[in-house]
Amino acid sequence: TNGGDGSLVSAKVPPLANPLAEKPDEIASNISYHAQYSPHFSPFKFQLQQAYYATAESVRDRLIQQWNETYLHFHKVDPKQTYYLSMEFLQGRALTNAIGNLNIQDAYADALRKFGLELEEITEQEKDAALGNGGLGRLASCFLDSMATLNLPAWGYGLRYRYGLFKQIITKEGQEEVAEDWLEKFSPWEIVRHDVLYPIRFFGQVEVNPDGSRQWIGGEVIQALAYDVPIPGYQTKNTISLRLWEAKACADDFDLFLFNDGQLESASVLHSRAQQICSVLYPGDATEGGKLLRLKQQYFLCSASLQDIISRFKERRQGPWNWSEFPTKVAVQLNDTHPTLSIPELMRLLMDVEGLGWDEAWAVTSKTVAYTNHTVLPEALEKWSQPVMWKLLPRHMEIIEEIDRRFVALISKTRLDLEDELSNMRILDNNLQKPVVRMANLCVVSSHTVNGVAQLHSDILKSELFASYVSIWPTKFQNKTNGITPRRWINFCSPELSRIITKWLKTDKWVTNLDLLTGLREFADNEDLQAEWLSAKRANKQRLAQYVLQVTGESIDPDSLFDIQVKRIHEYKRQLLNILGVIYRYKKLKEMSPEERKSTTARTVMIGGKAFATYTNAKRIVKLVDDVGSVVNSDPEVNSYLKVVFVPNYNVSVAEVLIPGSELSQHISTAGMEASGTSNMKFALNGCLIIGTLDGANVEIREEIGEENFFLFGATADEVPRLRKERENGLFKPDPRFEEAKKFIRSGVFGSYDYNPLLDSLEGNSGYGRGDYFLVGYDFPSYMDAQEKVDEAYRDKKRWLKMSILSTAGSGKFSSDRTIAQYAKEIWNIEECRVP
Ligand code: GL9
Repeated sequence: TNGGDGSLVSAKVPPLANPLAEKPDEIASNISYHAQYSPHFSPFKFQLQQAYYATAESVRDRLIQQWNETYLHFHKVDPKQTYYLSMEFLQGRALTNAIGNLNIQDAYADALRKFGLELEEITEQEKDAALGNGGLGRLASCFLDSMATLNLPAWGYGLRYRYGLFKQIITKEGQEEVAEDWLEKFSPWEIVRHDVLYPIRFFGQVEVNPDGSRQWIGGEVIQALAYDVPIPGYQTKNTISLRLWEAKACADDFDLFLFNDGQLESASVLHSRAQQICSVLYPGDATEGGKLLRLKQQYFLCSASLQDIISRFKERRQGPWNWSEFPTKVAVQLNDTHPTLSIPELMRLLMDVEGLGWDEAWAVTSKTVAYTNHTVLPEALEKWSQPVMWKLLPRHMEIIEEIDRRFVALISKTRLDLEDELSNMRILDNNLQKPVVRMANLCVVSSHTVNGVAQLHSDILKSELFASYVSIWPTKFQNKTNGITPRRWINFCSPELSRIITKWLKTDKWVTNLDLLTGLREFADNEDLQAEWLSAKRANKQRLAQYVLQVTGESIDPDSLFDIQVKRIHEYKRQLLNILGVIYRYKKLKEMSPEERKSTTARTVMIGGKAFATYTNAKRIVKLVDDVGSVVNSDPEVNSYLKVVFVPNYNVSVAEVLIPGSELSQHISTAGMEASGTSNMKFALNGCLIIGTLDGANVEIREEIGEENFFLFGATADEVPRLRKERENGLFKPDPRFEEAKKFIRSGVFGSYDYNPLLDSLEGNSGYGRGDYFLVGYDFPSYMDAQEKVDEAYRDKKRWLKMSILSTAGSGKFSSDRTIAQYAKEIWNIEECRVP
């Protein structure tokens, strides 16, 4: 019981807590057991923070039990297992998810009420684990949830960054970045494995042994230490692992002599160098900063993971065995090119440590590794400097050179027709000024399968980026349209809507079989369902309005249309198109009479997302949105018809509030540039309508939910190159509305900040003028027309509700369970391994 002053006064704490307690009473004593016997604070208190940690630890006990059973079961059955290697996992919070997957929400809520606490206020205490930048990292986390839920023998491998993605603060100056200390106290969800430790070498040289074999020696050696995070499946015992590596100096790396000599810093130089490796998440998305450190991080992940995979493979062999079995037991999936070094590292381990010859090692490696491409943006295709690689990883460079040499020989021998393209297809770009290794090419040449992340994207890979390889390996290329986990992205973040769905479908099976949502179609016109739907959406909008008030001080009207665009700020994602549209709307509202305004559709436009710290134009966009908000929101003539809010620090937990409360969301990238998008799927699943281009997964979402339920506009991907040419040749005639919006900004209504560089990027072809590469001007008129259709549709409440229900009903395809089932069958060749 709570002693009122926050102290825990229950004297009767059971000496042993039953980790599988079902009854609220037992769970409560379990929680108080942890509060007292796993103390993290002094003096002893039982306030929100302490209650969070004690609750999390009590939930963790259950997970550990299931986790051990899962590991033992996999060990016994020895199935083929997938290892998902990713530099990013955007896990968000874990408590709600764990309690939900274990289906113990009610018992925990009751237990906490015994202390006078609400489950929600406890879950709010948790910091997001933001070990990723955006969609790519969140996809990895959704995939883990699906792998566990589908009872697949699969694990994730990543890095335990000390600081994850920065925290975004919005000031008068625009965006400011602050280090986000997710481990400030500690994370109850990670368990350090003091016995899982591997040496990782950097630099040094290659030595040739008398028998001709080669060996990498010297340089620096640090250690990789495993931290495991349990990943529970939904309503199954299976609980898999996300293994995160932490860098540690070797035990004898502390120089006591130097220390005693007073040279305190020098004594621990190797310790601090090791610490740097996992200090921060690379900001991603094309930057120059810290290249060598980034390369070290990548190699660190690859080497530790592969040593671990090989050691598990050996541990599970009984009797005589052969390395050719390896690909029948192990599938390695590379999440983008970031873990590409897995390829030469596996070759090195097989040849230099295990003694295999090249051909044997190559057969094993290329049957084991598969690669997912997540972008066609040229600046995001990784290329590493050859001299840097030779210095850091000399043995790997030898291996990469040999892979390249053999590829060239293959083409020269068998495909004279590709001679012209060969220099672009090669792994090594031996350009004298800047010789580089092309990581994507290394992946394509070495993997058994290459996949894109939405149909359109996969088609573009085959027809453009990787076109030359397709004729050599026609069956290597696949599509795996992305997906999202319905547990986190509707069941837990929108329980009201989920209850209604369960009630109308008369089953909750849709949570693991999302295609069942099509069953809602027959009720889309039903007045009772529409009324319930409206009230659930309304409650979610209120919760969102509450949140916006709390973080921005702005009060927004739940009767207005909630229009949201949240994602990383990038010119290709065209937040600028959105805000230009808002500016035009504002100008028109100003010109109207009060009577005329009353007949418009009131809107609240919310934009959120982080700009990479040195991406100046992206930061200008953030500033513009915030400035427009300040002017519009304080304009008494229009602010009951339009509000504009920049939602700060967009992350997974913020998304869990925004998405359920949304009615319209914007996915408006220049066609051909967004590989897939995944928030589009989350919004559609939550009954939010989409305004969007024919890009990435939008194409498939529109197919599934019906074109009449999607607000489409803009150029198509195949038109884009021609339109850019025309624009360059001065053949583009801008729409007067576009000119009006830009002129309005230049007039200074939104303040004195210099927006000219931003506006100039939409013009000409010199200086800041980038000739509107992202075709904002070209798409503006059709965008504004589509927005008018949105306003009109929203005025017809019944029609809107029907469209909303049909969005949810058509979202079944976008479950990550479907995506992962396809990877399992068509790429990994693994099967379910359910813990009895
Ligand atoms: C991305 C693509 O840009 C998205 O369109 C795609 O949905 C995701 C997942 O496949 O991958 N590729 C990429 O580099 N990022 C993506 O989001 N970037 C970040 O995560 C910052």
